[in-house]
Amino acid sequence: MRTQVGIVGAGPAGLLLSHLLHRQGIESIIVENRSRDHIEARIRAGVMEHWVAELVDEIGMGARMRQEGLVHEGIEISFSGRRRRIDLKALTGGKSIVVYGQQEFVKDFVAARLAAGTPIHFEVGGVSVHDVEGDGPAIRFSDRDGAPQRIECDFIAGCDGFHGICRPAVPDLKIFERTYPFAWLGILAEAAPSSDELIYSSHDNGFALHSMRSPKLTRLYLQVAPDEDIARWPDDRVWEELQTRLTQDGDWRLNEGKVLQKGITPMRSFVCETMRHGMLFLAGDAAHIVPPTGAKGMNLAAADVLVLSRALAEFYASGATVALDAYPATCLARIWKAQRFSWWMTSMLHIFPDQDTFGRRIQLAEIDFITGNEAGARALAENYVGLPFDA
Ligand code: RFL
Ligand code: PHB
Repeated sequence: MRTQVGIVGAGPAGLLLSHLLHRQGIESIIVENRSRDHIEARIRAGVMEHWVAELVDEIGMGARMRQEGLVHEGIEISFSGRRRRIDLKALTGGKSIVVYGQQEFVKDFVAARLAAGTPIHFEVGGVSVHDVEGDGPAIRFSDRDGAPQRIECDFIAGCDGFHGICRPAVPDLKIFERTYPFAWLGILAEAAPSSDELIYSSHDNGFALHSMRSPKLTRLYLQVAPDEDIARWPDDRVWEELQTRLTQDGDWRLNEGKVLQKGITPMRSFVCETMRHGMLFLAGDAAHIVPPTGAKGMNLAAADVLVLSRALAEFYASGATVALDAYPATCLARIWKAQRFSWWMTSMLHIFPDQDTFGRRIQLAEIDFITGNEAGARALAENYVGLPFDA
């Protein structure tokens, strides 16, 4: 097989990249080691930054997102027995976020890529990348029937997530990393959201988050120990703890319902420098991980591939490599800003095992300060809805 850009991974990064390239007349082929059913059912991110939702509209993919996605103009921060609203729209000159499940985004883009004739090879095995230093890189894999295959291409986009094979193919990487002494236990429940907005709660028992997927589905998270055994969290205990951490004023109670999914996610900050080796470009979770408290992971993946698609378009239009050469630096500037915000939100809202009472009071004073003055709230809001694309 031969194509212009070989893409490893059909997550948000790989699918969006393929779509953006197609609109510039650039061909791609995607290889994905899981099944279509699996990637379309995987429950993950939920928050799309303002510019990402606008981009999805601009590239003709916004129909279902606009129908089923939920526009949020504010978020709430709960602490010390009260809640404060961050008015995203008022503080950012009219911007908001869209709550739309990552798996819905993936479904929309898989359908569009296949309809446009872009090959997506699902359930492939033994994927490896070759000759990335030269002009003729290749991706090798075995297809669903076990037959060996080879894609020859001009460029390879490593969009294969944190555990993929592309990052290890880049020599001499510098890794910057932090693991946190906690994880998130997340549930998806058949219950109407208990509030119109997301609620980030810093409680003495630990952090909790109220989010949603639709008017009938609630997504909820609890801070738990990093090595927590999920068997210790039967549904009753999860609900009881969510009620404790999220119910901070009087008669408000969380709606409960059937738990449809339950899982534990470790928390990590991770950046690799650089994001390119020869003709191999890393994008999305393959190059960086943020803790989910800032809701930035999927949005950063979208930012990387937008930069990459523009650089590739410039190359194919004129032969110029300026934007391709600048790709790591352009992306890393944004990545470090998102890392800072995600680390800060995580540090401000979670309980650390070694924290003393003084540390906790300082944390509560910080939340009070940030949410209680306009400059602080604006800094939070501007980062949350997504920094301007070129900032
Ligand atoms: P993905 O989504 O991991 O996709 C990578 C794809 O590559 C495939 N793959 C391979 N394919 C071929 N060969 C191989 N050797 C391969 N190895 C892997 C995988 O099967 C997969 O299909 O990475 P991508 O595209 O970079 O997208 C990144 C996002 O998925 C991720 O950042 C977000 O989900 C993070 N995240 C959130 N981000 C947000 O922007 N807003 C949120 O609200 C948010 N909440 C979250 C999150 C992540 C979570 N978890 C479970 C990690 C909440 C949670 C709980
Ligand atoms: C989600 O809805 O899954 C979600 C929302 C906000 C976050 C993280 C996850 O910060």
